[in-house]
Amino acid sequence: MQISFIDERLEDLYLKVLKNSRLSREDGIIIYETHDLIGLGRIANHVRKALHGNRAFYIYNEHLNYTNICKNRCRFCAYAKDKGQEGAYVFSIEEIEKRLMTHMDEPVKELHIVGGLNEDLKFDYYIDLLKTIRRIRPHATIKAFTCVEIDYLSTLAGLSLEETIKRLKEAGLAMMPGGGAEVLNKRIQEELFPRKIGHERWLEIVKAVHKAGIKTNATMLYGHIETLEERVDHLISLREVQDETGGFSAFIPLAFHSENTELSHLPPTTAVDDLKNVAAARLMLDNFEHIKAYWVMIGESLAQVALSFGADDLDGTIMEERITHTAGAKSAKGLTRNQMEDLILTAGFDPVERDSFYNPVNGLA
Ligand code: V47
Ligand code: SF4
Repeated sequence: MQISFIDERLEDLYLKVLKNSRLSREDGIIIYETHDLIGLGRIANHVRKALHGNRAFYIYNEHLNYTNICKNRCRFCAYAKDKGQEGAYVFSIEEIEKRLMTHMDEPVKELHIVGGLNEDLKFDYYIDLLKTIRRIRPHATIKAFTCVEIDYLSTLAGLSLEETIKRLKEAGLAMMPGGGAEVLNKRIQEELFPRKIGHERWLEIVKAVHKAGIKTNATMLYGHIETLEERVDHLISLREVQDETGGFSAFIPLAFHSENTELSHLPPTTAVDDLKNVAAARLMLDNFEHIKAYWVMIGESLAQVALSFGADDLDGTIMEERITHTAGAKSAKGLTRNQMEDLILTAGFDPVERDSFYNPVNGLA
């Protein structure tokens, strides 16, 4: 397909993509620098269409955040609280059971479970949490805990990384979400999340998880203090892990929301930057099958547009999102299956309801 570009640097980049050549760090920087957004979108859409045709995925899922008490207190996080602070909470296993039982009529295919590092909880709590959810929802996939939680649990249990992962897997852990990496960079870690695990430990854990046969997602939190180069280096680090393990399922760019955080002076991300991050992910992560446009963070309307900029998945129904809404997200807290399908259809794509592993459900596709 012939494309004429306003930014002629995109011509070389497109030729590389047509030849299936891997894009370099310099190419990544051009992707972020260019003002030829439409040209960039067309290249990313070419790759997206080659992989997924006209299909756009979504999942019937539910988020469950078991506690917001967290000892790390990252500077970008509005969600975390100290013990005893107003709004701090922890759900007991009984409360979680009660919550899940209120809507057993909903065909939830995945439970997405993450929480803060709460020093009052013992390792048994996490095992009970997984076992309880597996008992109540035996047909749903449990996608739980970030590498940050895995690191914490290994210390809490006094077990090796491998043994910790094994015990969690036996209790029902089937997949892991992509949070916690933020930007894989020492400068940013020291400035924004000094108490949380850094670059090297995150990579070590994600590789161990993949080696144990558990797929994970990957994310990048953008729109705070990171440079364009640091974004590209983050994507390249993930691409290298994927070459080694093949354990990543989807990549999700996460747009920073600053309300109620120590960085509340920072403006929201722009639509242009949100779309560039989706396109950059699709083009740089040539070994990732799926790129998600997370509607919670970029809004429902822009998530629709992102489907033409490299994304093939809108994530899910969610039911009750807490993390980004505490930081000022204006999107809905959850969507219905019909709303998800309408978003996809009116963007010109064919909706495919999927399970956690991208198998179509309901016989579609
Ligand atoms: O780890 C925290 C980020 C993540 C803010 O894997 C913030 O399918 C924006 O990882 N503004 C949690 N982001 C969300 C996450 C996720 C979401 C959807 C799907 C998947 C998946 C994973 O949210 C955290 C952190 O990186 N975060 N605070 C904030 N103020
Ligand atoms: Fe805790 Fe995660 Fe928030 Fe950091 S981002 S303070 S680790 S809940």
